[in-house]
Amino acid sequence: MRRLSRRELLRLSASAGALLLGGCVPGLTTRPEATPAEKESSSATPSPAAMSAPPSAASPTPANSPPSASSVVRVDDMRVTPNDEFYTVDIGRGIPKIDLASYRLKVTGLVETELSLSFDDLKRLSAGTHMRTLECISNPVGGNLIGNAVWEVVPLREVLEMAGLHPNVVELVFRGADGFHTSIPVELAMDPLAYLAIGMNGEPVPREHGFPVRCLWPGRYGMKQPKWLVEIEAVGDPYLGYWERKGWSNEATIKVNSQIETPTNRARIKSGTKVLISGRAFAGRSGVQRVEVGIGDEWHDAQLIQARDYPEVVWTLWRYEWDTTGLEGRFVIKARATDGNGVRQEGVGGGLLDDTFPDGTSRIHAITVIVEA
Ligand SMILES: Nc1nc2c(c(=O)[nH]1)N[C@H]1C(S)=C(S)[C@@H](COP(=O)(O)O)O[C@H]1N2
Ligand SMILES: [Mo]
Repeated sequence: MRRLSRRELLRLSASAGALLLGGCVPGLTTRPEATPAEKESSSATPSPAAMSAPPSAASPTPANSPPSASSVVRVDDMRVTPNDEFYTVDIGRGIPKIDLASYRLKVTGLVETELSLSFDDLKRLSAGTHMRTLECISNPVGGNLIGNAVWEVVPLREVLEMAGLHPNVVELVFRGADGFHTSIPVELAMDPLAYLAIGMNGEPVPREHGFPVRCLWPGRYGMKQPKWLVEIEAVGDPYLGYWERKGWSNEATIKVNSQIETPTNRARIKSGTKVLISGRAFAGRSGVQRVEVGIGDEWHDAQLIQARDYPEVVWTLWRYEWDTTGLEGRFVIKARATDGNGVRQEGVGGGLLDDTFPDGTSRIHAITVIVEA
């Protein structure tokens, strides 16, 4: 993964600042995630757990898919982002201090029975752990505002069924202890993959990620998934949340996107070596079905590494081995993903906030490498 350089970060925050004056960009408090490439000295040999799957584990290409489609390996040990490397974005009102003993989640509005649930009440509804990737709508092309974790979850539907929704409910409003608020349609709230998270990577949800309870919805960007959740209100009319009122997308459906992690931008490669071009891709509810790596003018199918369970809500890792025998010079490398509906990334990154406002970006990440004798 390309770590944003200091200059790029400054540029990013300068443009974010400009938009902030207009009041329309989520506060960026990014802590770039250390990537395999950065942890290891060589840029061409990453070894995340998932990528060590032997080629023989590759499942055969399904008979009905086009011959050029990416091959897929399904794994249980998909790469997870450690809690202290997981990006954070919030509206900058500080991290609420919540005392677990007095914490209550209120369920109000158009319900048969209003609820006031303690953390223990929620814990009793635990459905175990599930993997889920979270990405910010303002993640720039090639950016780091994306992470994958194993969460302990409570299906939201169970809580809503306990309260009993009136038939005229159209949306659910969610409020965080920091004053943040947003809404989702009732159909998404009843989705079996809509969760309240009560644990993250084997620990309580860390304070900066929403202790003690945060939301996780499938297929939507982070701005729809409140941290420090204290209230759920069932409403009979459409509702606009904090960022939505400033012009950000109300649907906030994740657009197909991908990032090149190795090699790093401007890497120097010795001609004749095999270079691992790798990265990750993510999309909305339909998942990622294909990733192509562009070298110069040619596109090559990458191999996909996907979670065995619900791969569409977990990032896809991808890889392609590039043989540089006989090559020398400057090469532009790109990656473009296609989602489960056949929507493919197009256009190369650029523009204000890399085109993320108002509904996220699908532009292609490109890097340059130098192959030398
Ligand atoms: N209460 C609250 N929840 C919030 C936010 C916030 O500012 N306050 N930011 C949202 C945004 S824009 C994103 S991308 C995710 C980030 O979650 P993380 O900080 O755990 O990565 O939280 C979402 N939930
Ligand atoms: Mo976000």
